[in-house]
Amino acid sequence: MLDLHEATGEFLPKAPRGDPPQYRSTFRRLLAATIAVFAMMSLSPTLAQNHQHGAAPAEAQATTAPVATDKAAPPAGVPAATASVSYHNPTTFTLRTGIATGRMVYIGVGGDIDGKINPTLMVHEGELVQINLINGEGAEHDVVVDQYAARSSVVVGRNASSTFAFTASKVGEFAYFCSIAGHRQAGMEGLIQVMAGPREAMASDAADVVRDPADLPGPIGQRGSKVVRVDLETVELVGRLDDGATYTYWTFNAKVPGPFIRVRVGDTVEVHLKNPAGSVMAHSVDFHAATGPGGGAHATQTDPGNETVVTFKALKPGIFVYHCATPSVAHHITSGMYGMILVEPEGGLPQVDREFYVMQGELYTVEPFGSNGALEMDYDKLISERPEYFLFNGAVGSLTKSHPLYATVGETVRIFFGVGGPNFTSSFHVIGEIFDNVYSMGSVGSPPLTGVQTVTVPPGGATIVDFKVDRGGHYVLVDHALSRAERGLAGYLIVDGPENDDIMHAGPADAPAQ
Ligand SMILES: [Cu+2]
Repeated sequence: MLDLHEATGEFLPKAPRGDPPQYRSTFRRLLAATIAVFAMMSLSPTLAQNHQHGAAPAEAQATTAPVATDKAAPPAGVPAATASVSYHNPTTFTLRTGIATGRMVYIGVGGDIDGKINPTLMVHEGELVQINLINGEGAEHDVVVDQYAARSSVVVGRNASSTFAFTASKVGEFAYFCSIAGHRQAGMEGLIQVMAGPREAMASDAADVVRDPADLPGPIGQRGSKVVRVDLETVELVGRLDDGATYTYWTFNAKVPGPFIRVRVGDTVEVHLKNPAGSVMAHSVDFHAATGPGGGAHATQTDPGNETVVTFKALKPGIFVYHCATPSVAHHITSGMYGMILVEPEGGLPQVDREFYVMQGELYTVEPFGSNGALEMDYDKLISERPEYFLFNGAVGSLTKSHPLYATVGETVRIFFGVGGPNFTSSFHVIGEIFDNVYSMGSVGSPPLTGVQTVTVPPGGATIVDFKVDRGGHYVLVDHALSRAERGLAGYLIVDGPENDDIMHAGPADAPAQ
C-alpha cells in the first residue's frame, strides 16, 4: 500500500540516463501504468490512514512537508527492480604507472585525478567502478582492491594496459595497490573513497529554484484601494533541474515562477525592477494586468546594475501573468521569467481553506530529457517548439518530491494556475477530482463555470480552480496531454483524512468496502 513516504518520493520513475532505447521504451510503458495506478490509488479506501501529514495550516506547510529523498521507494505499480537497478555508466579512472620523486607510483590520467600521484578515487555507494591501468615505464604491475576482491591482470611491458571493474557496495576508504613483490612498499598505493548515497545528491549543490506552491500572500478582501509597491529582482542562477541535472535559470526573485503578487482592483502598482550588476542579460517585465505600452516592458528594460520603476493602475480584476519581455522574449520566458498577479475584485474572491500557486512551462535543452550535467538552452528547438522538458514550478519533481500540495478532507482548495510557456497550452486536470468552480481564462468578472474536469490554459494565460476535497487520498496534478508527464510534468495533491466510501469504493454498489 502506498504511504506518504512513497508518495512524496519519485512519482515518475527516473528515465534511465544514457541507456539503450529499449530500456527507455520499457520505462515509458511503466510510466503509463504508473499514472493509471495513481488514478485508481487516489481513491483507494485505506490510503488516507497511512500518512499523518497535510493537516498543517497553509502558512506552515513549507516547513512541515517531509523532505523527500532519492531513496524513497517507487510508487505501487512500478516493479521494484526499476528502483534497485543502477542506471549509471561506470565511473571510470585511468592510472598510469611511473616514477615520481624516486618512488614507484600510480599517476592519474584525465578528469579530476589528472597528473595526481596515487590519486584518491572518489566514488559513490552502489556505483560500478572501472579502473584502467596503463604501464608507463615497463616494469610489471597490477592494481588490487582487496576489500572488493577485485584486481587487474598484470601489465607487462611499456604501454600494456588492463581493465577491471567492481561494484562499490561497501562505504568507506579502501586501499588500492600493486601486488608485485615490494611495489606497494615502494610507493604504489592509493585510496578509494566510497561515499554513502547515490551520486544524484551532487546536484543538490545547485540552487533550488522551485517556488513552493503554498508560497503566496493571503487574501486582501475588504479594503480601499491604495498604492502597492512591488520589488522584483532579475536573478540569473544555476539551478537544479532534476537529479543530476542543472540549468542556468533566469528568474524573478530566484524562484520559478516569480513571486505571487496580490492587489485589489483600483490599486496603483509601483513596480521596482532591479537587475543585479552580476547579470549577463538585460531584463524587463510585462504585466498582463496593466494597460499601457508593453504592459510596462517599455519602461523597464533594465541593464545589469540598473533599476527601473513603472507604475500602473489595476483597472480590471482577474488572475494575470507577468513575464520578462526582453528579446528574445521566448528565451527569457522559457528560462523561468514568469509569474502571476491576482487583482482581486471589490471585496475579494469567495473564501477557501487553502490556496496554491502553480505555473507550467517548457524547457528547450540541447541534451535530451533525462540527461545529466549542466544542460544548455537550444535555440533551434526553442524557435521550432520542440521542448525536452515540461515543468510545474520550474523543475522535475517540484510538486511531487520536494513541494507537494497538502490539504485535509472537507477543506476547500483553490489553485491559481498559469502557463508561462512560452509555447504550449495546458489541459490542466487533477486526476480524481472535479473542479467545483473554474474562473475560465482567469476572468473573475463572470460567474465561474461549475463541474469542470479539465481546463484549457494558454501560454500567457491563467485560471482559478476551486474544489472541495471530499475524500482522503493522493490526487495528481497533470496536463492531460499526458505525454508531457513523461517529460517531467506532474504534481501531487495529498489529502489527509477519512475516505468516504459512499463516494467511491472498490467492488459492487451493494458490497461496501471493508
Ligand atoms: Cu529577462
